[in-house]
Amino acid sequence: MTPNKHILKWVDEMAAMTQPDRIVWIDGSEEQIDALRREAVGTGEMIKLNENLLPNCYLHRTAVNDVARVEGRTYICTKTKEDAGTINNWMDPAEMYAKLTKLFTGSMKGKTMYAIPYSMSVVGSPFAKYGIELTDSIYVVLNMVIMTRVGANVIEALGDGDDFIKGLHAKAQLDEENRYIVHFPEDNTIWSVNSGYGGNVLLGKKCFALRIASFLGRNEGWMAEHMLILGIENPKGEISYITAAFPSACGKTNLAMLIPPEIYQKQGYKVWCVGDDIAWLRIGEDGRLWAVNPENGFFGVAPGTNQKSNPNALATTMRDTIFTNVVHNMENNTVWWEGLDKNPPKSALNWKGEIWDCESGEKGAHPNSRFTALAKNCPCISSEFDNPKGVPVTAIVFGGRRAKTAPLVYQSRSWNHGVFVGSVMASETTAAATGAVGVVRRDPMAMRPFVGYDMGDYFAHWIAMGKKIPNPPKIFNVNWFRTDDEGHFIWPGFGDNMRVLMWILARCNNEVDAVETPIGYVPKAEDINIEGLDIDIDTIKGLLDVDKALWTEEAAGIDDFYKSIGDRVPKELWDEYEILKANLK
Ligand code: GTP
Ligand code: SPV
Ligand code: MN
Repeated sequence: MTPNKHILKWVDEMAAMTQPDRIVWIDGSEEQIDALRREAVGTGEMIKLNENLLPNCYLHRTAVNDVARVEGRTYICTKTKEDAGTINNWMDPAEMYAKLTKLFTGSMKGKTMYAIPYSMSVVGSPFAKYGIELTDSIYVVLNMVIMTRVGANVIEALGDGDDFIKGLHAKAQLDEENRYIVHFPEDNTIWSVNSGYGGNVLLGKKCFALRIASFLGRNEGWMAEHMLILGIENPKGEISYITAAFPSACGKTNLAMLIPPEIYQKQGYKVWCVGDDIAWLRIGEDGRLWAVNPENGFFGVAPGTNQKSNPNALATTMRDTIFTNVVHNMENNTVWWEGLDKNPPKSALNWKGEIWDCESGEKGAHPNSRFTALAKNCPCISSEFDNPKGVPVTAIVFGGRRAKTAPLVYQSRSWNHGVFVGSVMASETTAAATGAVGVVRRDPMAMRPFVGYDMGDYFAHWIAMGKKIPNPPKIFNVNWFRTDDEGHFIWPGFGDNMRVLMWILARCNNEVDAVETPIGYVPKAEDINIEGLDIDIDTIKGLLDVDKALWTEEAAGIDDFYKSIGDRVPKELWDEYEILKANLK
């Protein structure tokens, strides 16, 4: 496959350790991929779904103990503990290599090792970064082919260089006690063992495009962020781009593909999806910040996806899709999940493959069940999706799940204040990672699980970028998840979130006033368009309310949080904290 000595030497070493029976290079050709699909169906690793209703679609079930990212077993192994920071798990690289070598040794005996050359973002573009993932899993190969740009042209682009991320993955025994997702940023290396699930094993995604890339971006002057990218086209045909960082399972895919409410559709507004999970951001020649989506597909949350909430996502999954841990509808060999429709199949298997009675009260699909689907199959995919230059960013939006404190939307006073707002973000935990669900925790920039170095240095990088961007995006915060006393969401959300994005763009274009509060600028209630909604202006006033008592409590936690990160939190952010406290007095 390649004469590149660096690649050959590394693959030889990894093969000597894992001892596969054979090595197969993935060239990305349809023939090869189709043969792998057939092989996976033959062994039961994948189930071929109804070709008429879901052409080229497959169902896969992971082990029951292996259904989400494992933050407790995810490590950043830099030479010094200080460089990994206080939030990341750390171990000395030599010690970790030794520990994992034991787990990898002989792990591929009797198996095939697949070598997947892939590119994050368009091959040859200024943003592009290359990786090779070695894996013993066909499921990983077939997902990587959707999620990244896989093929021989990556090897060509590498030439005889060694500038690629070395990824090694083995399912081994899927042993939870020995599951490790480990990054060695200083060696451009990722080792993942004993898992077969999504973010743990599709090494181009969270491991490379966020953890390793954030480390590279800090050193090279760019940013890797957990952000969707969308474009709003106005009736004149002008498109403004917004990026938004929400924690896992907090609405990125949904916002990225939203269908405009009728009032905007009638005027001729359109929304285009550039990306739903990850943005790489660089300063353009015009002095603006430019974004690309380094991925090639979506690894989206299935439950809750339906014809009303996200018809574009649903349409995207109608062909060429791999479903993981959803319900198998045995009536017509299709799939189902909670929130798809009100007709759960009568004859069905749950995500574990057991006979499932939809009346039992037990969930059929795992809450973190997912679809892996091609971006190019999305009806609203942006014409700029493949543009190697990316798109210019007008606004950056942060947001999380907060039942009370955070208002529907507010704008920061400046870049540094915006960085402060992102840095103190908090959100309720979700099923996207193992552990308790619904617990409020700090999740700076939605990157808590994904920063490949010290969090204080990460904040400092944001501050430094602000100084370097001549014409930076404006920074906002949103919260779709405020609840009433009975725990119901007050804001309708989904497509109607566009009403908030329209205020954000109006602010960026200096078209609308705002009200100054201790935390930043909130809209005048009448400036959020509620035409066609079942909500009155008093409800909007309530959603925009900044409760001083709640915020005083919120602010009290910031001191501890920053101190827990350590002494690398930049002074600019401590200054913003003092301003917030003074404003709340
Ligand atoms: P990851 O892929 O884990 O990074 O998640 P994500 O941020 O892309 O989240 P996604 O869009 O898949 O949404 C996750 C869950 O939030 C789904 O169950 C959605 O139905 C729900 N959700 C998304 N947007 C909204 C909203 O505006 N309001 C409410 N109430 N729920 C929403
Ligand atoms: C997330 O958890 O933020 C995801 C899914 O996008 S995973 O790829 O598993 O990380
Ligand atoms: Mn995500």
